[in-house]
Amino acid sequence: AVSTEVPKFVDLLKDSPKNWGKWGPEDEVGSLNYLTDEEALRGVREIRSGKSFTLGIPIANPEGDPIWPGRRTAQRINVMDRGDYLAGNGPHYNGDMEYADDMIIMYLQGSSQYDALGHVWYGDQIYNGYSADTTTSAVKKASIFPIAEKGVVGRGILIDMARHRGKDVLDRGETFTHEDLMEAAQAQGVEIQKRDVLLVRTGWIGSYYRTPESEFYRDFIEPGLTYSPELVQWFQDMEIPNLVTDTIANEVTRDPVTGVDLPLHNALMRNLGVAFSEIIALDELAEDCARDGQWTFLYTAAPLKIVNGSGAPVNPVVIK
Ligand code: UVW
Repeated sequence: AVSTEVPKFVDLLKDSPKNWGKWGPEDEVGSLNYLTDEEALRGVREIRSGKSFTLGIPIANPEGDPIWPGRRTAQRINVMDRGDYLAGNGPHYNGDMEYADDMIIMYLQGSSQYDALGHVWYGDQIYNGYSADTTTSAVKKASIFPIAEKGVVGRGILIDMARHRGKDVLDRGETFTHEDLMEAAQAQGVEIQKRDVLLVRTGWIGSYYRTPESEFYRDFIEPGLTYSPELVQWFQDMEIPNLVTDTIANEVTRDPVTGVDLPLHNALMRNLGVAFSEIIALDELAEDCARDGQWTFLYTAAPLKIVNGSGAPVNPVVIK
């Protein structure tokens, strides 16, 4: 039943597991600690053909970029081009080389991205128990920088929930659980293993490019995983280092049972330290996996090393 009173996270997640302190009082990369050298080799062992895929979406696409409502899409600004030289303003270098320059203004969460573990919080603490005050003016603890320094390398597995449900794209607000993921995996003939980088396709980001924006953003609610204590415990038991989806926020926007918004950001990212990668392009990879039946691969990702960033753009590379 839908409760009428929406709980606060301090109450809802009171008994939810936490990995704070598990990797020491100074840890800032959380469950990515599970990705040891051995895990990288486990990913490498999945390489069969050498075929590679990049999973970043286009940035500053003149047609538009999918983005969390309230944020603005990336703006690419021309700083210097051929016109400057024709007007006699271009800088001169011996040999007469000319060049173009441009810059970009974007939200760090405004494209394919990794969230810093300090990106969200409730109460007055972020991941690992750091004070939420450390996010003032800049994310000074659990920023994206240590994650970017570490990089992400492991065995990736793609679960295609949309295909499993016989759809191109899941419906607005359509939910699924960890049990659904395991069922879909079984149907795909694969098993989600401990410490896998978990990629989940809903078809949602792909649908952005085929849907008028007024429709895509209408009553904005994405499809995705739903919160339950059992799901949180499953992530904990499976030691999932990284959740990667083709949605803007990796989970159903409003939990249909409790009414809270984005509970997995808190239960998984803040409390367990699970890395979140969002707005990831999975359609082409999924097509290929469905064709050859290989749903596991080497997953690699290096978000940009933005000092004190709350997140960073990324273009993950998968090798099958
Ligand atoms: C919000 O911060 C609201 O979402 P995300 O982590 O998906 O960017």
